[in-house]
Amino acid sequence: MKPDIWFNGEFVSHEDAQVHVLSHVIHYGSSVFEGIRCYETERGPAVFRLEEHMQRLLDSAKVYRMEIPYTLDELNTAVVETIEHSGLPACYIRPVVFRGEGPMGVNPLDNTVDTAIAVWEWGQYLGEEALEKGVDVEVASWNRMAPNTFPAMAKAGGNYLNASLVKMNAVKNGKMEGIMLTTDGYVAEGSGENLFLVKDETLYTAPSSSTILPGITRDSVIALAEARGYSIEEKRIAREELYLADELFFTGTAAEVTPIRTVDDYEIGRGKRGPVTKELQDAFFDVVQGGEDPHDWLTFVDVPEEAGVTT
Ligand code: PPE
Repeated sequence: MKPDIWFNGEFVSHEDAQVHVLSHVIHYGSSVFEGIRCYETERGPAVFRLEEHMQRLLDSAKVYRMEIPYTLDELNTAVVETIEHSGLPACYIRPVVFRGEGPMGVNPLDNTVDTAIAVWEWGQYLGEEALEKGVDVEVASWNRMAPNTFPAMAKAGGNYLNASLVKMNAVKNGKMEGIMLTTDGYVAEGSGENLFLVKDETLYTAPSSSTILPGITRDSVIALAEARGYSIEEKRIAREELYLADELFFTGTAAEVTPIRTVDDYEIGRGKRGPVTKELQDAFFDVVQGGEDPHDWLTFVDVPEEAGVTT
């Protein structure tokens, strides 16, 4: 049985969480969403950076002039309740806000704004051995959107048409992921991950002006690296810097901290997970699995015994 879905303030069964085919979102991609992970710890399920994710959801909605009828606190509570209700010890959480029923046509202003929160179990995003062995990736032939075309900082459903072109090509080419460049040719990010480069013990990552999604895992890894004495520079990165890096890794909620072992068949460093990547990966997993949490990144969830699904 799949867990119930929180839908506009109520729990409905997985099967009953439906939308109409004439919903605005189906035709025009008008949704904003989040991806959050909840980890199993000795103190119960713990959500990683809940508040920051839900604030980004509100920010994405603001850009698209969607009025969500819930406050940040109400949304945070709804996420926690959805996890409690599911009874899952660990899960991926997908809050989504979309333009629903109303008039047809591009103008969304008179369509409903619907909110749903789903949870499911999600293993390693980039393959079973990815975290340890690293992944083989390519530079995508599709660019990330140009500034002033789509707002890159909004995590909007429509953006992922571009992302899925990148991902499909990568898969067809036998790679795990594609790295997108900006329209002026600098490194941006993966189809669903930010990217870090290590060169001579310094970390580099693309700035928000390189049309990236400002990732919450990216922000977390920056904090963890700073705490370990690394210097981190947000700077424009040229394509060939990828090939010449000592280490490369992706960050993202789904991807967590995933090493990259080749790009366009160039071996990165020694073609396996490097020491800096390993150190930051360990630091990340230590926090999310309930170790020391100096930044207060975890929200603990109580799972009542009667949790489960409605019948
Ligand atoms: N860039 C993009 C384009 C992106 O989609 C994500 C998350 C990130 C960067 C990393 O952001 P953050 O999760 O805040 O560290 N991608 C989500 C969706 C993946 C999917 O296939 O769906 C995710 O990781 O949840």
